[in-house]
Amino acid sequence: MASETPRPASAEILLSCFQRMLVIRYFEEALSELFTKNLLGGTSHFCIGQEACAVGVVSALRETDWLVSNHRGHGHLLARGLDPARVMGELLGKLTGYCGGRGGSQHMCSMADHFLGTNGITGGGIPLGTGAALAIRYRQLADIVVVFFGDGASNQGMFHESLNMAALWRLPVLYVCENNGYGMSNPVRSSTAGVGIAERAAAYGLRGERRDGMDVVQIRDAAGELADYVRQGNGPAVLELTTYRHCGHSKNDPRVYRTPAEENDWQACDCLLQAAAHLTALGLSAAAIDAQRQEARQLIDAAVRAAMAAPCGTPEHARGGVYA
Ligand SMILES: Cc1ncc(C[n+]2csc(CCOP(=O)(O)OP(=O)(O)O)c2C)c(N)n1
Ligand SMILES: [Mg+2]
Repeated sequence: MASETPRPASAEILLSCFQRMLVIRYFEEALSELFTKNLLGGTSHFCIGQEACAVGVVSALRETDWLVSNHRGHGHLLARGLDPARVMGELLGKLTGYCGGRGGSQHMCSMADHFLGTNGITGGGIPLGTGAALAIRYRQLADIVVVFFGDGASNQGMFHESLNMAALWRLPVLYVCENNGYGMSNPVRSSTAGVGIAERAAAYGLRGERRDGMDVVQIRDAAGELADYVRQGNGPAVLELTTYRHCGHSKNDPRVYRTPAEENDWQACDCLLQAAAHLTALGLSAAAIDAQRQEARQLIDAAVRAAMAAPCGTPEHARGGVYA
Protein backbone atom coordinates (compact mmCIF):
# COMPACT_ATOMS: atom_id res chain seq x y z
CA MET A 1 0.00 0.00 0.00
CA ALA A 2 1.34 3.44 -0.90
CA SER A 3 1.84 6.01 1.82
CA GLU A 4 -1.27 8.08 2.60
CA THR A 5 0.73 10.95 4.03
CA PRO A 6 2.56 13.00 1.39
CA ARG A 7 6.13 13.43 2.58
CA PRO A 8 7.73 15.85 2.92
CA ALA A 9 4.78 18.10 3.67
CA SER A 10 3.91 20.61 0.94
CA ALA A 11 3.85 24.34 1.73
CA GLU A 12 0.05 24.15 1.81
CA ILE A 13 0.00 21.31 4.34
CA LEU A 14 2.66 22.97 6.46
CA LEU A 15 0.71 26.21 6.44
CA SER A 16 -2.40 24.48 7.72
CA CYS A 17 -0.30 22.77 10.42
CA PHE A 18 1.13 26.16 11.42
CA GLN A 19 -2.35 27.66 11.59
CA ARG A 20 -3.59 24.85 13.82
CA MET A 21 -0.58 25.13 16.11
CA LEU A 22 -1.24 28.86 16.46
CA VAL A 23 -4.88 28.17 17.28
CA ILE A 24 -3.81 25.80 20.04
CA ARG A 25 -1.22 28.23 21.45
CA TYR A 26 -3.66 31.14 21.52
CA PHE A 27 -6.44 28.95 22.91
CA GLU A 28 -4.24 27.95 25.85
CA GLU A 29 -3.11 31.53 26.43
CA ALA A 30 -6.72 32.72 26.40
CA LEU A 31 -7.66 29.98 28.83
CA SER A 32 -4.83 30.97 31.15
CA GLU A 33 -6.11 34.54 31.07
CA LEU A 34 -9.61 33.42 32.04
CA PHE A 35 -8.12 31.71 35.10
CA THR A 36 -6.16 34.86 35.97
CA LYS A 37 -9.38 36.87 35.81
CA ASN A 38 -11.14 34.30 38.01
CA LEU A 39 -13.67 33.59 35.28
CA LEU A 40 -13.01 29.89 35.56
CA GLY A 41 -12.73 27.50 38.52
CA GLY A 42 -10.66 24.35 39.05
CA THR A 43 -7.43 23.75 37.20
CA SER A 44 -6.11 22.93 33.74
CA HIS A 45 -3.00 21.50 32.14
CA PHE A 46 -1.83 23.68 29.26
CA CYS A 47 0.10 22.23 26.32
CA ILE A 48 1.96 25.44 25.46
CA GLY A 49 5.20 24.30 23.79
CA GLN A 50 3.86 20.88 22.78
CA GLU A 51 1.53 21.96 19.96
CA ALA A 52 3.60 20.37 17.18
CA CYS A 53 3.15 16.90 18.69
CA ALA A 54 -0.63 17.02 18.46
CA VAL A 55 -0.74 18.73 15.07
CA GLY A 56 2.04 16.75 13.41
CA VAL A 57 0.57 13.40 14.42
CA VAL A 58 -3.10 14.16 13.74
CA SER A 59 -2.32 15.72 10.35
CA ALA A 60 -0.88 12.37 9.28
CA LEU A 61 -4.06 10.42 10.09
CA ARG A 62 -7.41 9.72 8.49
CA GLU A 63 -10.40 11.54 9.97
CA THR A 64 -11.89 8.17 10.90
CA ASP A 65 -8.85 7.11 12.93
CA TRP A 66 -9.59 7.23 16.63
CA LEU A 67 -7.78 9.42 19.15
CA VAL A 68 -7.30 8.90 22.87
CA SER A 69 -5.82 11.69 24.94
CA ASN A 70 -4.65 12.42 28.46
CA HIS A 71 -4.97 15.25 31.02
CA ARG A 72 -3.05 17.64 28.70
CA GLY A 73 -5.54 17.25 25.90
CA HIS A 74 -6.71 20.61 24.55
CA GLY A 75 -4.14 20.48 21.75
CA HIS A 76 -5.24 16.98 20.74
CA LEU A 77 -8.89 18.10 20.59
CA LEU A 78 -8.09 21.17 18.51
CA ALA A 79 -5.65 19.31 16.26
CA ARG A 80 -8.51 16.96 15.37
CA GLY A 81 -10.42 20.04 14.23
CA LEU A 82 -12.91 20.38 17.07
CA ASP A 83 -14.54 23.80 17.34
CA PRO A 84 -12.52 25.99 19.78
CA ALA A 85 -15.75 27.70 20.92
CA ARG A 86 -17.22 24.36 21.95
CA VAL A 87 -13.99 23.14 23.58
CA MET A 88 -13.85 26.40 25.55
CA GLY A 89 -17.57 26.05 26.25
CA GLU A 90 -16.93 22.66 27.79
CA LEU A 91 -14.20 24.10 30.02
CA LEU A 92 -16.58 26.84 31.13
CA GLY A 93 -19.34 24.34 31.90
CA LYS A 94 -21.59 25.58 29.12
CA LEU A 95 -24.37 23.67 27.36
CA THR A 96 -22.60 24.23 24.05
CA GLY A 97 -19.56 22.26 25.24
CA TYR A 98 -18.82 18.90 23.66
CA CYS A 99 -20.16 17.09 26.72
CA GLY A 100 -22.73 19.69 27.63
CA GLY A 101 -20.32 21.22 30.12
CA ARG A 102 -20.34 18.13 32.33
CA GLY A 103 -16.92 16.77 31.43
CA GLY A 104 -14.56 19.72 31.53
CA SER A 105 -10.89 19.56 30.61
CA GLN A 106 -10.14 16.00 31.61
CA HIS A 107 -13.36 14.25 30.55
CA MET A 108 -14.05 15.68 27.13
CA CYS A 109 -14.94 13.46 24.20
CA SER A 110 -16.62 13.70 20.83
CA MET A 111 -17.59 10.38 19.31
CA ALA A 112 -18.66 12.14 16.10
CA ASP A 113 -15.05 13.31 15.72
CA HIS A 114 -13.67 9.90 16.65
CA PHE A 115 -12.17 11.41 19.79
CA LEU A 116 -12.51 8.91 22.62
CA GLY A 117 -11.65 11.34 25.37
CA THR A 118 -9.21 13.21 27.48
CA ASN A 119 -8.36 11.36 30.68
CA GLY A 120 -7.31 12.46 34.17
CA ILE A 121 -5.78 9.13 35.16
CA THR A 122 -2.08 9.07 34.30
CA GLY A 123 -1.76 6.28 31.73
CA GLY A 124 -5.51 5.63 31.79
CA GLY A 125 -5.97 6.27 28.08
CA ILE A 126 -3.44 3.61 27.09
CA PRO A 127 -5.61 0.54 27.82
CA LEU A 128 -8.69 2.39 26.51
CA GLY A 129 -6.99 2.96 23.17
CA THR A 130 -5.76 -0.63 23.15
CA GLY A 131 -9.34 -1.82 23.69
CA ALA A 132 -10.57 0.42 20.89
CA ALA A 133 -7.96 -1.12 18.62
CA LEU A 134 -9.26 -4.55 19.55
CA ALA A 135 -12.80 -3.41 18.60
CA ILE A 136 -11.48 -2.17 15.24
CA ARG A 137 -9.82 -5.51 14.62
CA TYR A 138 -13.01 -7.37 15.64
CA ARG A 139 -15.09 -5.28 13.22
CA GLN A 140 -12.47 -5.64 10.48
CA LEU A 141 -12.20 -1.88 9.92
CA ALA A 142 -9.21 -0.17 8.32
CA ASP A 143 -8.86 2.53 10.97
CA ILE A 144 -6.15 2.81 13.58
CA VAL A 145 -6.07 4.24 17.10
CA VAL A 146 -3.56 6.81 18.29
CA VAL A 147 -3.03 7.13 22.03
CA PHE A 148 -1.29 10.25 23.37
CA PHE A 149 0.37 10.04 26.78
CA GLY A 150 3.31 11.47 28.69
CA ASP A 151 6.69 10.19 29.85
CA GLY A 152 5.28 9.75 33.36
CA ALA A 153 2.52 7.52 32.02
CA SER A 154 5.09 5.23 30.41
CA ASN A 155 6.08 4.13 33.92
CA GLN A 156 2.56 2.96 34.75
CA GLY A 157 1.84 -0.77 34.66
CA MET A 158 -0.96 -0.07 32.19
CA PHE A 159 1.58 0.98 29.56
CA HIS A 160 3.42 -2.34 29.75
CA GLU A 161 0.28 -4.46 30.01
CA SER A 162 -1.21 -2.73 26.99
CA LEU A 163 1.93 -3.03 24.86
CA ASN A 164 2.19 -6.69 25.71
CA MET A 165 -1.40 -7.46 24.72
CA ALA A 166 -1.39 -5.22 21.65
CA ALA A 167 1.83 -6.85 20.45
CA LEU A 168 0.49 -10.38 20.98
CA TRP A 169 -2.69 -9.58 19.08
CA ARG A 170 -1.03 -7.24 16.54
CA LEU A 171 -3.59 -4.54 17.22
CA PRO A 172 -3.80 -1.40 15.04
CA VAL A 173 -2.60 1.12 17.60
CA LEU A 174 0.11 3.78 17.54
CA TYR A 175 1.32 4.80 21.00
CA VAL A 176 2.56 8.40 20.98
CA CYS A 177 4.56 9.47 24.02
CA GLU A 178 5.05 13.21 24.42
CA ASN A 179 8.22 13.20 26.50
CA ASN A 180 8.28 16.71 27.93
CA GLY A 181 11.02 15.87 30.40
CA TYR A 182 8.85 15.94 33.52
CA GLY A 183 5.98 14.20 35.27
CA MET A 184 4.71 17.08 37.39
CA SER A 185 7.99 18.24 39.02
CA ASN A 186 9.77 14.91 38.62
CA PRO A 187 12.44 14.91 35.89
CA VAL A 188 12.57 11.94 33.53
CA ARG A 189 16.19 11.18 34.52
CA SER A 190 15.09 10.37 38.07
CA SER A 191 11.88 8.54 37.19
CA THR A 192 12.45 6.58 34.01
CA ALA A 193 14.91 3.68 33.69
CA GLY A 194 16.51 2.56 30.46
CA VAL A 195 17.75 4.30 27.35
CA GLY A 196 14.43 5.86 26.37
CA ILE A 197 10.73 5.24 25.99
CA ALA A 198 10.95 4.38 22.27
CA GLU A 199 13.41 1.62 23.19
CA ARG A 200 10.84 0.01 25.47
CA ALA A 201 8.92 -1.04 22.34
CA ALA A 202 11.69 -3.51 21.44
CA ALA A 203 11.01 -5.51 24.61
CA TYR A 204 7.63 -6.39 23.11
CA GLY A 205 8.99 -6.97 19.60
CA LEU A 206 7.55 -3.66 18.41
CA ARG A 207 8.87 -0.85 16.29
CA GLY A 208 9.82 2.23 18.31
CA GLU A 209 10.99 5.59 16.97
CA ARG A 210 12.07 8.86 18.57
CA ARG A 211 11.79 12.27 16.93
CA ASP A 212 12.22 15.96 17.74
CA GLY A 213 8.83 16.87 19.17
CA MET A 214 9.42 20.54 18.44
CA ASP A 215 9.59 20.03 14.67
CA VAL A 216 6.16 19.50 13.12
CA VAL A 217 7.68 18.30 9.83
CA GLN A 218 9.68 15.50 11.47
CA ILE A 219 6.70 14.53 13.60
CA ARG A 220 4.31 14.40 10.65
CA ASP A 221 6.72 12.35 8.58
CA ALA A 222 7.33 9.82 11.35
CA ALA A 223 3.65 9.60 12.31
CA GLY A 224 2.67 9.11 8.66
CA GLU A 225 5.19 6.32 8.22
CA LEU A 226 4.18 4.57 11.42
CA ALA A 227 0.44 5.02 10.75
CA ASP A 228 0.92 3.29 7.38
CA TYR A 229 2.89 0.53 9.07
CA VAL A 230 0.22 -0.02 11.72
CA ARG A 231 -2.65 0.18 9.21
CA GLN A 232 -0.98 -2.44 7.01
CA GLY A 233 -1.38 -4.97 9.83
CA ASN A 234 2.20 -5.01 11.07
CA GLY A 235 1.06 -4.54 14.66
CA PRO A 236 1.44 -1.61 17.04
CA ALA A 237 4.26 0.93 17.16
CA VAL A 238 5.61 3.48 19.61
CA LEU A 239 6.55 7.05 18.68
CA GLU A 240 8.40 9.07 21.33
CA LEU A 241 8.48 12.83 20.79
CA THR A 242 10.96 14.88 22.79
CA THR A 243 9.28 18.13 23.71
CA TYR A 244 8.83 20.66 26.51
CA ARG A 245 5.97 22.50 28.12
CA HIS A 246 6.90 26.16 28.34
CA CYS A 247 4.23 26.51 31.04
CA GLY A 248 3.95 24.89 34.46
CA HIS A 249 2.49 21.43 34.96
CA SER A 250 -0.89 22.96 35.73
CA LYS A 251 -2.36 26.36 36.42
CA ASN A 252 -0.61 27.10 39.72
CA ASP A 253 2.84 25.60 39.19
CA PRO A 254 5.69 28.11 39.92
CA ARG A 255 8.18 25.80 38.11
CA VAL A 256 10.82 26.02 40.87
CA TYR A 257 12.25 22.66 39.76
CA ARG A 258 13.52 24.14 36.46
CA THR A 259 16.17 26.74 35.75
CA PRO A 260 15.56 29.83 33.59
CA ALA A 261 18.52 28.74 31.43
CA GLU A 262 16.83 25.42 30.66
CA GLU A 263 13.55 27.15 29.86
CA ASN A 264 15.30 29.63 27.57
CA ASP A 265 17.05 26.84 25.67
CA TRP A 266 13.70 25.25 24.90
CA GLN A 267 12.08 28.59 24.02
CA ALA A 268 14.80 29.02 21.42
CA CYS A 269 13.65 25.88 19.60
CA ASP A 270 9.94 26.53 20.08
CA CYS A 271 7.75 24.61 17.64
CA LEU A 272 6.09 27.74 16.27
CA LEU A 273 9.46 29.34 15.54
CA GLN A 274 10.59 26.17 13.78
CA ALA A 275 7.40 25.91 11.71
CA ALA A 276 7.69 29.57 10.70
CA ALA A 277 11.32 28.93 9.66
CA HIS A 278 10.20 26.00 7.49
CA LEU A 279 7.58 28.21 5.85
CA THR A 280 10.13 30.94 5.21
CA ALA A 281 12.44 28.37 3.60
CA LEU A 282 9.52 27.34 1.36
CA GLY A 283 9.19 30.93 0.19
CA LEU A 284 6.45 32.35 2.40
CA SER A 285 6.82 36.05 3.21
CA ALA A 286 6.97 37.41 6.75
CA ALA A 287 3.69 39.23 6.05
CA ALA A 288 1.95 35.99 5.02
CA ILE A 289 3.19 34.28 8.17
CA ASP A 290 2.00 37.19 10.29
CA ALA A 291 -1.41 37.04 8.62
CA GLN A 292 -1.71 33.48 9.91
CA ARG A 293 -1.08 34.72 13.43
CA GLN A 294 -3.76 37.38 13.12
CA GLU A 295 -6.26 34.91 11.68
CA ALA A 296 -5.68 32.51 14.56
CA ARG A 297 -5.99 35.29 17.14
CA GLN A 298 -9.29 36.47 15.69
CA LEU A 299 -10.59 32.92 15.64
CA ILE A 300 -9.74 32.41 19.31
CA ASP A 301 -11.09 35.82 20.37
CA ALA A 302 -14.40 34.95 18.69
CA ALA A 303 -14.39 31.47 20.24
CA VAL A 304 -13.88 32.86 23.75
CA ARG A 305 -16.65 35.43 23.24
CA ALA A 306 -19.05 32.74 21.99
CA ALA A 307 -18.19 30.40 24.84
CA MET A 308 -18.58 33.12 27.48
CA ALA A 309 -21.98 34.12 26.06
CA ALA A 310 -23.29 30.54 25.86
CA PRO A 311 -25.84 29.33 28.43
CA CYS A 312 -25.00 27.18 31.46
CA GLY A 313 -26.94 24.02 32.20
CA THR A 314 -29.47 23.66 35.02
CA PRO A 315 -28.80 21.44 38.06
CA GLU A 316 -31.09 18.87 36.39
CA HIS A 317 -28.91 18.93 33.28
CA ALA A 318 -25.82 18.31 35.42
CA ARG A 319 -27.38 15.05 36.66
CA GLY A 320 -28.13 13.85 33.12
CA GLY A 321 -26.13 11.09 31.49
CA VAL A 322 -25.36 9.38 34.81
CA TYR A 323 -25.92 5.67 34.47
CA ALA A 324 -24.76 4.31 37.83
C1 LIG B 1 -2.94 7.25 38.40
C2 LIG B 1 -2.53 8.68 38.64
N1 LIG B 1 -1.47 8.94 39.43
C3 LIG B 1 -1.09 10.21 39.66
C4 LIG B 1 -1.80 11.25 39.10
C5 LIG B 1 -1.36 12.69 39.34
N2 LIG B 1 -0.76 13.21 38.14
C6 LIG B 1 -1.44 14.04 37.30
S1 LIG B 1 -0.53 14.47 35.97
C7 LIG B 1 0.80 13.61 36.51
C8 LIG B 1 2.09 13.60 35.75
C9 LIG B 1 1.95 12.97 34.41
O1 LIG B 1 3.18 13.09 33.75
P1 LIG B 1 3.30 12.77 32.23
O2 LIG B 1 2.64 11.47 31.95
O3 LIG B 1 4.73 12.89 31.88
O4 LIG B 1 2.43 13.89 31.53
P2 LIG B 1 2.70 15.47 31.51
O5 LIG B 1 1.95 16.06 32.67
O6 LIG B 1 4.13 15.71 31.60
O7 LIG B 1 2.10 15.93 30.22
C10 LIG B 1 0.53 12.96 37.71
C11 LIG B 1 1.48 12.11 38.43
C12 LIG B 1 -2.91 10.95 38.31
N3 LIG B 1 -3.63 11.87 37.73
N4 LIG B 1 -3.24 9.65 38.07
MG1 LIG C 1 5.75 14.53 31.11
